This record gives sequence, C-alpha cells and structure tokens, in this order.
Amino acid sequence: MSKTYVKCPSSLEELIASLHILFEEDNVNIEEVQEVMENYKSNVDDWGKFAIYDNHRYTRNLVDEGNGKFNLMLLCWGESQGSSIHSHSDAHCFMKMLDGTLTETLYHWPEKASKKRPMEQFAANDYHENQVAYICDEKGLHRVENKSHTETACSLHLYSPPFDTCKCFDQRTGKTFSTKVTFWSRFGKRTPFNVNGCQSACITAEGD
Ligand code: 2CO
Ligand code: FE2
Repeated sequence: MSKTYVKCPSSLEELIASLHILFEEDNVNIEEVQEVMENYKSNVDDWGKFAIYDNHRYTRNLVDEGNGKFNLMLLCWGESQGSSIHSHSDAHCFMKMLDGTLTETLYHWPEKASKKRPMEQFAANDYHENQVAYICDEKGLHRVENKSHTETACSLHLYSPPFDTCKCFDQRTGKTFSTKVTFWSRFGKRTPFNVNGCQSACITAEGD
C-alpha cells in the first residue's frame, strides 16, 4: 500500500515531503506529480533563499536530492536569458513556474545529424506563475527562454532520475553535443570553484 501524501501543499517544505512519497514507488504517476506541484502556490518566502541569479546565464540551484530518486532545483532566469535546445537523458522533467513567465519551444528530434537541416519546431507555449510543464525524451526536445527584457523569472524543476549530462542541439543543423550540467548553488550555498576552474554549467551554446 502506498503512503498518503498532502495533495495541496501549503509550503515548499510540504511539497518536498509529498514528492518524496510520490517517488518512493518505481512507477511515476506523471499526472499526480504535476497536480501536486501545481497545487503548491508559489511563495517567495519559501524559495527566495535558493534564488541566486547571474548576469551572464541562467543558474541551476539544487534544493533537494529526493532520496536519490530525483533532483529538485530552482532555475533563475535573468532578463532575456535562455537555454539552447536540449534533451533530458531519459528523465522525467517537470517545470513549475514560481515567478515571471517562460516560453518553452518544442522540437522534434533531428532525423540524421548528417543531413544538416534546420530543426523542426512543433509547439511553443508560455508558462505563468504556478503552471507546470512536463517533458521527456519521447515527447521531444525543448528550449526554454525568459523572453522578457525587463523581468526575471524563476522556475522549480524536478528531474527523475537525476542526471548530470544531456544533449544539446544546433537549431540550424541538428548537430548534437554532449553537455555537462552542474549547480550554481547547493542547498542555498554558492558552489565553490572546482579544480578545473569551472564553476557552473547550464545548457547554453555559443551563438544562442
Ligand atoms: N533542462 C534544463 C536544465 O536542467 C532547463 S530547461 O527545463 O527543463 O538546465
Ligand atoms: Fe529542459
């Protein structure tokens, strides 16, 4: 018998407790996860301590490691910042808006990189505060952007299972690159420089 969880969490802490229960099972019920994430009403007092922005690129800030089942993180998007087109390493990806608006553009997987054709877009949607988007590799690839020139945006992402590399794609040719992703901060503390002098990586590419 599965444990009961709070369906309408009144805080981020309560949402995390519900997510731990939902991900105890090996089978993930996508609708249930989406619903409980939507039901939590964004409150900056809950998540403000994790929201660290950078002038140059969006940041990935780890909030919870989900008992090894998922990674929960805050992504902070400065004005006009965005990702390149990417996959999600066979993981479920839930994206809940906490603040501002993000545009998700969906693309089909390229047929053959060798054909060098522009990638085919099949949808574009705006997400506003409290809405939740879901994507996985079977559904396609996406690019996420804060198109506002004046407002920042913040989103809560859950990836299950956790991953630290994914594929990036060049929109003009479909050419793919493997990219390592890291955290700008972990549990509210800025990640120190590592031995390679590489501080943080997110999914952006030259020319994007
Ligand atoms: N997947 C990207 C990342 O983890 C963000 S776009 O929304 O899934 O950096
Ligand atoms: Fe993504």
